[in-house]
Amino acid sequence: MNPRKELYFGSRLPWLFAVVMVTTIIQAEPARAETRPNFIVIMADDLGYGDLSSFGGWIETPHLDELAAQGMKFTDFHSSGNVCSPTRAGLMTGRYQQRAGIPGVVYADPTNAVHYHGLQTSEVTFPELLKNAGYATAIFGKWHLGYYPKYNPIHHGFDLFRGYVSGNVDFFSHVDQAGTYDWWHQDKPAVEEGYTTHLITRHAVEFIEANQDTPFCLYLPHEAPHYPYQGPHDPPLRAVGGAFNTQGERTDIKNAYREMVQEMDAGIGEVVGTIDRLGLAQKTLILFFSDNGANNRGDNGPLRGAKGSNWEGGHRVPFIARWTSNISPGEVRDDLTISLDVMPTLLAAANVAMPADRVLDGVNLLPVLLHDKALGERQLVWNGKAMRDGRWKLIVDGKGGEEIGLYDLKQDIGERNNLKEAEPIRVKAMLAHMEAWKAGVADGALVQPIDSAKEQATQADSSQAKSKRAKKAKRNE
Ligand SMILES: [Ca+2]
Repeated sequence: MNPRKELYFGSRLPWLFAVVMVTTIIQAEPARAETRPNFIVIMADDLGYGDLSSFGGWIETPHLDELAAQGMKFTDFHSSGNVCSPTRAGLMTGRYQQRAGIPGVVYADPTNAVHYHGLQTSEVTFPELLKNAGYATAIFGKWHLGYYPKYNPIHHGFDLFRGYVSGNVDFFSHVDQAGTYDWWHQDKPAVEEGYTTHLITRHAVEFIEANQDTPFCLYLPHEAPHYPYQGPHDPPLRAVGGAFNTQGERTDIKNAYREMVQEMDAGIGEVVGTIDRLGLAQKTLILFFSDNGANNRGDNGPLRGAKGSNWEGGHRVPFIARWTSNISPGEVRDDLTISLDVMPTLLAAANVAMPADRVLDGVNLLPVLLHDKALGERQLVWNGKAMRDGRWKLIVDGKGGEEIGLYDLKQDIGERNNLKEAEPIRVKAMLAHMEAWKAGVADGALVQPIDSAKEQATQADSSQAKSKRAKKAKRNE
């Protein structure tokens, strides 16, 4: 056993004793920064359940494999959304994203009213709470929670931001799919040469080196493997205001996708290597997951459906957690977990109180991560259209399925054998739970404000044109 193990929450001690010990240490010496762990939250974009070699997938990702071997792997972890912006809103706030008024994608197209939406400062985020508690905080990569400077990550608890605010940019020219230049340093546009994945890694390494003596929280939302499908040796494709194929020019997209994932994997290896080289492994909790399932360019393994759907392929994603002093290496867990759990977990590990004035939908995963306890049965809902109750999955209007589907995921992870006829009481109870959930998240949900004249004009636009555009944008984004 590592001699420093007990320093950090003592996973081999009885849980109650550990809590008393940690509470005592923190109460006696509140200013001792070194007792608080660092956090690195790494999120891939559109990576599927069947993409990584550590999850039996088709792409060799040795660094993520090593991270999983040194930490814990979850096979029943989910993003709270099945597309980009909603999952990010839920991740930041620890609450279903519907409560923050971000149930869908924040579109790049300025003729779409939703383009003007964003994460409002009335929301409470984990970087904000950690920053208030003395943590150094940074985000390098994709924000996608509002296009305008008022929504910038620096207004949500991040000391530093380098990256882009839209759903995707050219990996080299950093132009978004609406033809707008989209690379930022804090809340100002900034020119930076380089492949997005490399820039994220470079800034992450510099940040860790600069903050190795203070507790830090580093959020790395990667662009890979979201389109445009560009490997590290490809040319830039998009120019400001220009016409281009949003997907890129590669005809061997599978190969490009693989290159993108492997380059991200190498970058993650560099970041984790920096942690290890600086002797920070034992005091750093590293999390890795994806913001939604893969589209048909990637692989969702045995799961039905893909990005954008409420089938498992839309939201069941890989999840890895490493904290060498506390998490037993090589463990695989099947607890039902979700990206909403990240915030309560980090706050608990940092001994920072949850916001008292609002409901948090996630739960603290430390009992599982540190003490191998089972989370137990829980209910989770996706978009008011799909629900889990332990092993059971209910889905309403699933694309290509029946109006109501009920699946036993323990027996049928591919959601093929509809058991609704055999389980009418369960179906009824789950439908009722989902209705109650809809009412619950609607109650007090933020209504996105309309601030500008352009926004007002867009809002007043005909609903027919809007729905046509929304369809197009959904397809593209
Ligand atoms: Ca995504």
